[in-house]
Amino acid sequence: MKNFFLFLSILFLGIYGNAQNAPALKLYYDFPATSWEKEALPLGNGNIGAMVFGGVTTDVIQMNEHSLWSGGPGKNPDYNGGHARTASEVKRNLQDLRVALQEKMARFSKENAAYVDSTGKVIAANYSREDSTLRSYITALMGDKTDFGSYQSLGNINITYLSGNNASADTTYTNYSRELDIDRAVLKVSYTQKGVNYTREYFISHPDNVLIIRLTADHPRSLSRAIYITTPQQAVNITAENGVITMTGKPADQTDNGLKFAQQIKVKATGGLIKTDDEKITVENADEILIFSSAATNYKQCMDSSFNYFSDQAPLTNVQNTIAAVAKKSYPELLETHVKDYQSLFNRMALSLKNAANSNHKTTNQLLDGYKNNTNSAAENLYLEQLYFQFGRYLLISSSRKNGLPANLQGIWAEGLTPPWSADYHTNINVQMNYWLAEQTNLADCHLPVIEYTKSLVPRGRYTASYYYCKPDGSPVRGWVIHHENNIWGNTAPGNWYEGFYFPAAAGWMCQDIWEHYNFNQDKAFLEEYFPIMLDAALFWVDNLWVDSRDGTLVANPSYSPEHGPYSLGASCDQAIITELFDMVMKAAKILNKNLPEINEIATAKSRLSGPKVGLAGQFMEWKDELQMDITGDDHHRHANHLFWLHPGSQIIVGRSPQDDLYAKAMKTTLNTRGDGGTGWSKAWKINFWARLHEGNHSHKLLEELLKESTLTNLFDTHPPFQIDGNFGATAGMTEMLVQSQGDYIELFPALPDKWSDGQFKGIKARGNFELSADWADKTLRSLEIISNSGNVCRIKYQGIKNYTIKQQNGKPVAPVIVGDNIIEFKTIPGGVYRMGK
Ligand code: FUC
Repeated sequence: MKNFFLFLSILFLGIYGNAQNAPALKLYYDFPATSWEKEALPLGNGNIGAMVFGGVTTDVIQMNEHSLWSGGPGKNPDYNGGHARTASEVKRNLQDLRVALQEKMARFSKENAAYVDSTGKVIAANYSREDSTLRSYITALMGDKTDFGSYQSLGNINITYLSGNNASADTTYTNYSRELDIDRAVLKVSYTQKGVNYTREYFISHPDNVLIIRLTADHPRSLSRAIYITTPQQAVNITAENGVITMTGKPADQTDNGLKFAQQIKVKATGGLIKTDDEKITVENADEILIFSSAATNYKQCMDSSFNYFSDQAPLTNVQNTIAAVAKKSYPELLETHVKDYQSLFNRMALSLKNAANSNHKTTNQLLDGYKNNTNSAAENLYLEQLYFQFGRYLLISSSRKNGLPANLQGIWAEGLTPPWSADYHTNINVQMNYWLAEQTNLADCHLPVIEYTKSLVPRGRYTASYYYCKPDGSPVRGWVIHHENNIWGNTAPGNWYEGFYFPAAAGWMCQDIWEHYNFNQDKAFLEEYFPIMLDAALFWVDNLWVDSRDGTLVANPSYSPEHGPYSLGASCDQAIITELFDMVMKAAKILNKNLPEINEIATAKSRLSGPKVGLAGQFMEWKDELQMDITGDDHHRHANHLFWLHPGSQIIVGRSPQDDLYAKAMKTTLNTRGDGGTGWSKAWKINFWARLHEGNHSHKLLEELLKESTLTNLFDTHPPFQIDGNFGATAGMTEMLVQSQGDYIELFPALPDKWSDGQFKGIKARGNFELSADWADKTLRSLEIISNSGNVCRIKYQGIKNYTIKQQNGKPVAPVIVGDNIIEFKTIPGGVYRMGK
């Protein structure tokens, strides 16, 4: 027994020491970036983002401020979240559409019901596309995106060699290296020129809200540089005075939109001469140059129906205060504060795949090429996967911090004035995917911005519900709703893109973040506070559900399988989200002891919902009727939202019951006909699907394809273009291979790929507020440590789990209850630490 404990202690020392012993996690290149999208490297603190190019004679640091958006109510005082036409007109069309779709569906089921012919072949038809009458009803539901606006770049900090300086004419250099150390969130560029070794360090501190760049050289007085701003913004004022450049402005827009932004750059030098002239600062013959920059806007998230999005505080005052405070601190102090803050999040979780190493010290692009061309060693491939995993966490910490806006389609990084899809918040997969990793990888704090964002959409979402929707009998509905694209100005109306705008299930889906935050952290006060948001999202559906005359079940009507269509009744994605939402609200009400009549309404509606179906061809049906394109996989369409039941939903759990397993089998058929291709985020979702289907090798195959086909040199995910959801979704999927807890137990290694046969992880979170650290070899658990933060009963599923011994921290054995062949449970105390081994 003593040996067992010695073994455990050594093992856990190993796990906890792991963060230090594991190979350093660095994105590393031997050339400066020329492409913003593909090569520049991201830094961020949730408020400020930067993309660093690291050029030698000219360095460009492109900057973003999280709330720099055009459009909105400041631009157009009548802006009302994108609602078009009059409410009565919209509702009349909705009702006409509902009736027409019911008739169309009834006709379809009667005339085109799928059947198996005498040769065993499934004969099915497709829904016809909407005729002109249906189209006219549908287009009348579209919103108005005129004042939607766009997330925009703030501008660039340029650092150039001074003309006249000796080095300026000489563009040759050696030993160039550009590396982003994601263990510390510090970027470093170094090179040698004329025998002088130059180094630059860059980081964006969250506690000090500032970007800091330090230039040094190993020969005295070698640094002569000009520092200035360029910007695509058109309404700016740039001045420079006493070593400080100040830019104030408003977003490029057709008109003033009320948003004001400000940025300052302060330059300090050791041993040289600073001159300020016009819009520029020059430094001559310095030993060290320090550059500080901060930015802010007057944007204020609006949580009520005042729809006032502006604070009274001048952004420039905020920036000046920040810069003045920072300028008093020393570089080591600022760096230390930053690294400590970053690591307080980053180091909560570690993953170490055995032998992962960049043994040949390849650059990241060489590693990616080697991965694609099968010229990497196994250790290098594992290293790249480990790096990519943690890069997802790095990106979330950099783009989503408490009190900031959530990570958008590009996190916090966007170039120019019109980034793809306005770098907005798409809510039919994208922003949700951004947060799948948050709780599991122990970054709950970084999850909060998206929850606050959802809360901010509710007041306008109530307006949308009353403007656009009515009960089937025409009377008003309760609750709130949002659709497919959202901005920071409370745009909750549908968009105007026929193939995707109609997605009222988005609100229910966003509520999953609230529920999951509770699930993982068990904070009842939090749940109590956000419960009304979930409840009202559910009541919206109680009031909107339609009785399908074909079978008396309740369906969403109209219903549009995301970006795939066609319009029908009760498409699987909608039904899954509504089921999940009802389920969450019922569970939350029970936890909070809420005996509300509304909960009975929800429970009754839930029991009548049209549910998941398996088709005659064995597929998990995307629509309520069995369609030909469901059977063929419809040209590998990228969306597979109908598998929401499996992930990110929790209605179908592999291995829980024969019924669950039947559905899971059908989902495999569906995924196989859809194929493994897809855009970046689509592949990332499939990593998660296959992990939930307990197919570790297939899940890993998708990870490989994501890295091979949809990953840019700087490890950004590409749709194309760069879209950050795939990064986040992949990290989440890799975690799902190791631990799942969406059933009512924690499942260890549900989808461990063969290529990950040995390794360690530390700090993965499971629902119930457990924190797990494990060590495994030959695909078998060797030891597990569980920290029970809330003292819940711990139920674990793992092959042969009953053969493991459990000890409390004081060495006392714990006798588990054997719940099933592979499931045990035991009571825990809050803060209790439990160790399992053989
Ligand atoms: C969803 C996807 C598109 C794209 C867009 C930003 O609408 O279906 O492919 O990723 O988001």
